[in-house]
Amino acid sequence: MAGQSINVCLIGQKFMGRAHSNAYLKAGKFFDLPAELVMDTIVARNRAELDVFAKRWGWKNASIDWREAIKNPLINLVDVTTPNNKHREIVIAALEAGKHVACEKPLAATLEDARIMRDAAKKAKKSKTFVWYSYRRVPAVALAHRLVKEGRIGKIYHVRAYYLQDWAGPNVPLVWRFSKEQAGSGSHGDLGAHIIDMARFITGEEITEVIGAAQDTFIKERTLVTEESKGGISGGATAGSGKKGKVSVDDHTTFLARMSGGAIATFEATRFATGYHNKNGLEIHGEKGALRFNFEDMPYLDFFDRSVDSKLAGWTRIPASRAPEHPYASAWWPTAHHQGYEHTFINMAADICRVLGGEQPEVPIPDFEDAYKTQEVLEAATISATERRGVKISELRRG
Ligand code: SOE
Repeated sequence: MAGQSINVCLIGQKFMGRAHSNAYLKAGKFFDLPAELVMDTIVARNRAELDVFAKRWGWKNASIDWREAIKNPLINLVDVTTPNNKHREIVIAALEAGKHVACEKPLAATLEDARIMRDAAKKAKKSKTFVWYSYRRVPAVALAHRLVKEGRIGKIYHVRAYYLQDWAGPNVPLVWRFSKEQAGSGSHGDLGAHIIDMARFITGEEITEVIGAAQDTFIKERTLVTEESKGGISGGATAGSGKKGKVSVDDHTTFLARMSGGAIATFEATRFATGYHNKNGLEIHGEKGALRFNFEDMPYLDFFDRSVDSKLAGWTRIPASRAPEHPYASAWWPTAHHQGYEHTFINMAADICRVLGGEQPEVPIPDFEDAYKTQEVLEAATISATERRGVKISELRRG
């Protein structure tokens, strides 16, 4: 598609609808791209809200019928940001219509749905697929990936991954993220998926076994909503008359795992880490060095180099914003004029455009095959917590 337009149909106009609209709007302004990303059609269910959204973000067309929208022969890329249980149906239809497909994380609400999506993508030879594990495009995370790849850490002994939020207090109504039917899981698929992908991405290893896991729901029921959140995690959601409904997902999931290179890994995902609002982090300890990242300190990657003279040894705090050494820095501002959350999505839109234009992304983008591996780990941890046993990933292998 080099030199042509990539006409995008975005499905969903809430939190990720905003983040992705902003990404398509800005990518071509900051990156020299092989093709033009055209904000062609926005799809959502509420006509009134949709027209306001389309005008605000500059979408050329607005539709409340995703089936119609993805049939449009002019659409090249369909991007799905609906609740997780809607991913499969829309993605399959888009692949069958010959479109390239991007999908928010996690790939699906269930492993079965994810498997169907993975297999459909394999068959759709002309379609490329992408999953928005956007934290890979935090410059510090992308740099960590490169340092491990260069062998700066050596054999990895420990991985410590955590995604700590604290928004799910007792006053938050029963938004879709608390529904197993809509989300598939709670903190596990929402936050745990990110750290599983990040651990796989940075180490270059796979998780081979979940040794043990625990999942709890701290608040068992919540007030029914009269309106879902406007565009934040739960912000703007309005509670009803006081009638309550059951929470059917985990509020935290914590598990212990073995990685393919022999490392032991811990994963902690929670919406109840009071005091941490979006602390998404990873620490890796190896024979030659160590890495430490925490999204609440987004600009920095901490690096410990064991080869340094012991009297000088200590953690180095790297501001990962120096061009051209650091990922994405050349597209943005001078050193230490740091990027933010929204830049990870703009970096991702730029990389999707690069791939569709026949170029290489700054760092690898997970396709459905890759994202399916994260989905297997999600499933293995849930089985491990439910049945209180170790679960080898190979146990889940089918096809
Ligand atoms: C809510 O937990 C959420 O919006 C996640 O769904 C996103 O993936 C993460 O980037 C921010 O928090």
